[in-house]
Amino acid sequence: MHKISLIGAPTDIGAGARGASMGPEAMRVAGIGPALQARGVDVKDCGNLNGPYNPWLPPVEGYRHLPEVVAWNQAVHEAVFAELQAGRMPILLGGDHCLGIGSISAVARHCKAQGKKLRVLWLDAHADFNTSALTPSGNIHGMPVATLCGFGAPELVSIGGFSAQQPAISPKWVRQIGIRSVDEGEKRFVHEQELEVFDMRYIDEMGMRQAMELALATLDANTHLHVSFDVDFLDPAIAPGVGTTVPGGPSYREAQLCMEMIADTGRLASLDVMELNPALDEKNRTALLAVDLIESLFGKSTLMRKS
Ligand code: 4U7
Ligand code: MN
Ligand code: MN
Ligand code: MN
Repeated sequence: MHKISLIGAPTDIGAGARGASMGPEAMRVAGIGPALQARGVDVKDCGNLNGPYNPWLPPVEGYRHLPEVVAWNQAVHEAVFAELQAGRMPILLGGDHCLGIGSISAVARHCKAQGKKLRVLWLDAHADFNTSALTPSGNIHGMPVATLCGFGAPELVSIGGFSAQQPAISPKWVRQIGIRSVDEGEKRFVHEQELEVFDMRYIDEMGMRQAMELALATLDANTHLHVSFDVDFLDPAIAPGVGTTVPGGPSYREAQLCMEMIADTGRLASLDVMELNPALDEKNRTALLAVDLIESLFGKSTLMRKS
């Protein structure tokens, strides 16, 4: 039986729009806790983390709010690491996606200590592979994957005891799904670092099933599977409550299949639910959809499946 810990991180410190700070409470109002309990898992809600308020300033040397982003990510790192070490599965309720740095560095530190392999599934409309030199915005929610791979502000790269020489993760451990908005410089860097990307063109041509089969290939009993779910992964027609909508995302059924295939691996060990923006939502429908998808991620299906 899974033991799950919900960790709220109510901030939009790395985002380009205000409002993701209200994400954790919207997920609770949408019933994330009871929905998981109904799956037969033990759910502990750790409440919300604290951190600096959002001063809403322009970039400094390519970064917006770097000191505040560092403080929030340190808090996330410690909370996620503590739950993992206690044998529980952390679910980070964001908050914007810059917090993936704290969350995934904690997962990487835990895996290192336990001698486990790590696979990161990045479900997103965006590659989040900008650096301070490449970013068109300075918003750090566009940089977490690059930062975790060692290409970022030293104060962020070093969270969890990592460094540019020994970063938290390797690009080889990452699989990106649903990508459809990548900036020009970022695109070159994604190719240079050989990230494995199943973009929307791939999903159109080959289908979600083929994308997920490849993204989940070569997982074994010693692999920790982390899913970083940026809600803007979903098509805006079904998920309007995000700061950076991009048309042409996965449909309801494609998203369900994605979650169901992850559940079938039995390897899911940590999760981020990021970028939900209740200020832009309609009657909490995007949060309700996120809860519905997370139920599938934890094994809910229409019929009993043969194993
Ligand atoms: B998210 C962007 F320029 N690439 O870097 C940037 F288009 O966490 C958007 O995936 C980043 O939502 C989106 O600012 C970050 C932009
Ligand atoms: Mn995104
Ligand atoms: Mn993202
Ligand atoms: Mn976004």
